[in-house]
Order: sequence, then structure tokens, then C-alpha cells
Amino acid sequence: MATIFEKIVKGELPADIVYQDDQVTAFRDIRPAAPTHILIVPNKPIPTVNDVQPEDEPLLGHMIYVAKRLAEKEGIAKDGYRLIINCNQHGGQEVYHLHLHLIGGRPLGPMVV
Ligand code: DGP
Repeated sequence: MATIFEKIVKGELPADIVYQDDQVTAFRDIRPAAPTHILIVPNKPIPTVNDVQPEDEPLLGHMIYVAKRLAEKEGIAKDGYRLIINCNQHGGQEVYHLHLHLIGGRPLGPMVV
């Protein structure tokens, strides 16, 4: 069954999309943890980091590169930001379509686990 994020990628559910290309879609998190909170998701549905295959390596690099460019566009690159990928239950993953959180726009403090 398609996840919420797969439906957003396909345009079947609304989202505040800030970037899209043939590999990834980036949209604002519905429950922002900071002034900037964007999710960068692969267009193809990879459930978790555990499901990443060798052929996905360029895609994961692209996700980080898109995050870097969006951080610049959001004006948070210089002060800094945090990139997070949660995996499975202990990692606090809620949506089982791989996604990279780009969070910034305020001091985030030490990482709390
Ligand atoms: P995670 O815990 O890493 O799986 O994060 C899932 C994030 O997705 C969480 O911060 C809230 C966000 N989210 C959940 N449902 C939706 C939705 O329908 N739209 C958007 N834009 N974000 C969502």
C-alpha cells in the first residue's frame, strides 16, 4: 500500500513542495520542529535505510546535495542546520518511505537521543 509520502510524490495528496526533480521531492514537514523543516524524499518508495541497495548510493548523495541547496535557499546554511534520517521503531520512524529531515532556522542545541 502506498504511503502518504508516495502519494505526495505522485501529486495525489497536497503538500508544500519546495523542490522536485526526477529523483527526489522536497516538501515542508506538516509538524515543523523549527522555522525550516523540510523533508527530502526519493521519488521511488524505499521504506527505510535498511532497504537501501548499492545502486541507491547516487540517489542518497543527491538527497544530501538537494538538502544543502535548500539550506542555502532558506538562508540557514551559514548558521547551520541538522540532517536526520530515522530508521524503524527505535529510530522513531513514523512514515515508511525513506526521508531526510532538513531542520534549522534556530539554534538546535546538542542532539538529544
Ligand atoms: P519520521 O518520524 O522520521 O518518520 O518523520 C515523519 C515526519 O513526517 C514527521 O515529522 C511529520 C511528517 N508528516 C507526517 N505526515 C505528513 C503529511 O501528511 N504531510 C507532511 N508534509 N508531513 C507529514
